[in-house]
Amino acid sequence: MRVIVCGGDGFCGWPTALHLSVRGHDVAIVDSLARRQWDVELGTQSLLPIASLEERLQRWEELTGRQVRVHVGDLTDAEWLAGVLRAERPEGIVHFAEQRSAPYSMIDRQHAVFTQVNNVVGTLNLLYGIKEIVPTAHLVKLGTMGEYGTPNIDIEEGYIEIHHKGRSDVLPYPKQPGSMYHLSKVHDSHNIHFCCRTWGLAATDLNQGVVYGVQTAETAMDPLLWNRFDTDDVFGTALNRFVAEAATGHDLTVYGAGGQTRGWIQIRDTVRCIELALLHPARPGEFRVFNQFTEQFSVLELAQRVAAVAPSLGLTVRIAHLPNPRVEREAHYYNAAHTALVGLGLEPHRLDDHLLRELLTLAVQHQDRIVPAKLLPRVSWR
Ligand code: NAD
Ligand code: USQ
Repeated sequence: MRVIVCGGDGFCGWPTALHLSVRGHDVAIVDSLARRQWDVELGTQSLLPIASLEERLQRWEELTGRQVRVHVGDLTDAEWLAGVLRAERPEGIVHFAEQRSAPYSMIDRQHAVFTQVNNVVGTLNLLYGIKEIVPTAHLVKLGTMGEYGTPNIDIEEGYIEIHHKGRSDVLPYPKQPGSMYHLSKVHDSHNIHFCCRTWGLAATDLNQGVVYGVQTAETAMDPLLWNRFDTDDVFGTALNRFVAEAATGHDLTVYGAGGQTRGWIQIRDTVRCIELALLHPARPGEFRVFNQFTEQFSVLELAQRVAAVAPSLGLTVRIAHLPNPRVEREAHYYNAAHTALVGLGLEPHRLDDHLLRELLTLAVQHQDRIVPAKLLPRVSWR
């Protein structure tokens, strides 16, 4: 399949591009490289050193003989994007290319506006480009579990049957997102749904849970292929942050009570989910929604898992309950459906002590790259 991976230089996109390439697909990466700039802006860096995109792709070709083409540019530039679609004529379009940090979107008005413009306009340009240039291409868009929030009923995969005053309908599941970033994903979902209904586009919205882990079989092949490992308070996600904190003797930063429960998925499963969605496309006019996570954990449970494994590497770990910088429920019901991808063949990797030890070892080896001042949360929702 001819596939473009928008956001293919990022944490999820880079391993996905390599996975699709090694599986025999014809892959091109589209990325503005903005994420590397946000590290500079925030004064932080990936725990694992990451090579330039050029070096990464050159090494990939040397090792595997497979070429991955690259287009460096911004999805918010519609004309440029149209040129990429005309040149590549993709059958599948994977769209990771967004500003994906909730704290970054909550820094101030400018960062909120930037996040929503970057994400919503980029996706709109892609939708118009698909309509005009490659109308039969299948869009695989990364949404997020946080679009649903934490309702006091089971979360379904995108839609819910509602009975109201003697009538019933299957309608989009209600959304209660928890940050300006998560809101941008809701806006995207509405826009994509509209374009499927109106123009007959085919799209899959993958409402992914929080991703943890770092390497896949492909990124681990060579240091020049290593994936990014974010640990700072803005782009680092909870489990990866706890690992980095444990490695540096920092208390684990549980926000509030820690009863915040989310869906979680390993990066190794993310890349497989994307291929499964591509191989089993949505029908023309269909806006399909899958919940892409494999297990549910509370934040406190994850901290406890890290604290339990750390002593086997000689690390002593304490769990701190910090005042929560976010506005979110710290104790709530959570039960989200996630059977569609398993139905397509996903065999989930579960969080286990072996992986935790592997992540802790990586973090200990590269601990000099962790910026201690960037571990405590600095962005407040209030
Ligand atoms: P990331 O920041 O590591 O990667 C995103 C990539 O997109 C970066 O390389 C960035 O340079 C590029 N990009 C951003 N805006 C762009 C634009 N306008 N034009 C071109 N390129 C642009 O993020 P990630 O963790 O790989 O997340 C990828 C996607 O998956 C995001 O859409 C995110 O919302 C979603 N997601 C991520 C997680 C997670 O835990 N990481 C969980 C659920 C959903
Ligand atoms: N949390 C802590 N301590 C930390 C960091 C986070 O307790 O040091 C808590 C947060 O308060 C939150 C939960 O852990 O309750 C998850 O936070 P996170 O930073 O790990 O993840 P989140 O902000 O939800 O965002 C991440 C990705 C985002 C993706 C989302 C999936 O950055 O791109 O969309 O996970 S989901 O949460 O399912 O919407």
